[in-house]
Amino acid sequence: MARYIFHIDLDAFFVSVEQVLNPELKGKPVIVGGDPERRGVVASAAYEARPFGIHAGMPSSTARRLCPQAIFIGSHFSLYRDASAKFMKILGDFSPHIEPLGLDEAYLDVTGCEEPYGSPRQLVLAIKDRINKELKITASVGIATCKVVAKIASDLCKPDGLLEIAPGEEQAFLNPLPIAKLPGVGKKTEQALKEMGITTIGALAKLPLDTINRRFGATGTVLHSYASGLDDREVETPGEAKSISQELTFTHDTFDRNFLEANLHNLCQEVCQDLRTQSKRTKCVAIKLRYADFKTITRQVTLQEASDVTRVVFTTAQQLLSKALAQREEPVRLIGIRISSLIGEGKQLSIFDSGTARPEHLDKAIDKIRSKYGSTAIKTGNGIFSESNQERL
Ligand code: TTP
Ligand code: MG
Repeated sequence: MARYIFHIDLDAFFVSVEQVLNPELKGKPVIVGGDPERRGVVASAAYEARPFGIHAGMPSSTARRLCPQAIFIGSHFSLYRDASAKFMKILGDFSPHIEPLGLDEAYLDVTGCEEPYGSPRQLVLAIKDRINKELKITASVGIATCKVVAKIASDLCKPDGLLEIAPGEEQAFLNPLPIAKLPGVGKKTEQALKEMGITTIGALAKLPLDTINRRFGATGTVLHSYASGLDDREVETPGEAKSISQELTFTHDTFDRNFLEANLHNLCQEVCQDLRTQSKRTKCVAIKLRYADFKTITRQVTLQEASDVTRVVFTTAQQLLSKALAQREEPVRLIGIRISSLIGEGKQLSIFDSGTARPEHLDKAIDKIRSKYGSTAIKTGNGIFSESNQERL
């Protein structure tokens, strides 16, 4: 299944924060940055100042020359930090997979989180709405199957935009864009590419990989993939172990649902044991299926409450498996489980926990025996069908 990745960037961030505090500045060519008299530079320019050619990094004196009516304001970083914290908290309410990139931008992996909203687009509208209501600032959002395309999309739809690049449309979207739009292409690379006759992202994608490698080395390989809309980087939440996963390839492809479930249960038991050993809980459960024709899909869901209970993870994975099996009737050659968005230590018992206390005790007892005598020492009811026909990768 295609991933849904958002790149979200607040519009004219420093300026917008200043305008919220002083509404008289709204709709005016405001510039936040250094003093034009003291060799300062522009940090953020209101969209009203941009038609004059003003952009971040430009000397403030130049900006004043280009737009004499511009209103210059000094920076107030603590205000921006507060607004940034609120912004990130809003995003965190929509998906646990959040990777902040700076004060005013972040990637969000919402694969599996969009269902209650109907579509990724509706989810974006809900996020934009909250940002608007709580921060009174507009945001621009790119939706795509990978980070690089999402980032380019959000940049192109500013301000207050939403641009969705459908799965499969990445290359057609990228082809006509100027090469400078590709993240990683700075002034020097742009110039070098121009000297090679490459001015668009599409032209870079068409260039043989050898040619680009000879000129730019490993960076060339990355740029070539990005230009081709290929980017498998994950959205990485800082400070969290990324994920725990296990998978099995069968010696014979299988249709047998009981057999698949039994194996899935064993895999869940193993990843959850690892999870408990690390004193962590998971917020996200994903399964992977590879079919006989090698087509590989993943299905992912976010748990309402983080858990380290095998039964919770297995029940969730089992539901994902049922859905996937209903959608594609092909023999399966590999099954895998992945838990991510791991939350560390300090488990809080909720008042609803009495029902799950017993499974936790059961898990602990099983973990103890398995770590002492090996993983085949004890199997619960769900796992006993899956002895033969499996090969661990
Ligand atoms: P950006 O998101 O690059 O810029 P922006 O939010 O002002 O405008 P846009 O609508 O195009 O996103 O950067 C976020 C903030 O970081 C910006 O408001 C000020 C600060 N910044 C600097 O201080 N110096 C710089 O050179 C840049 C690019 C940004
Ligand atoms: Mg911004």
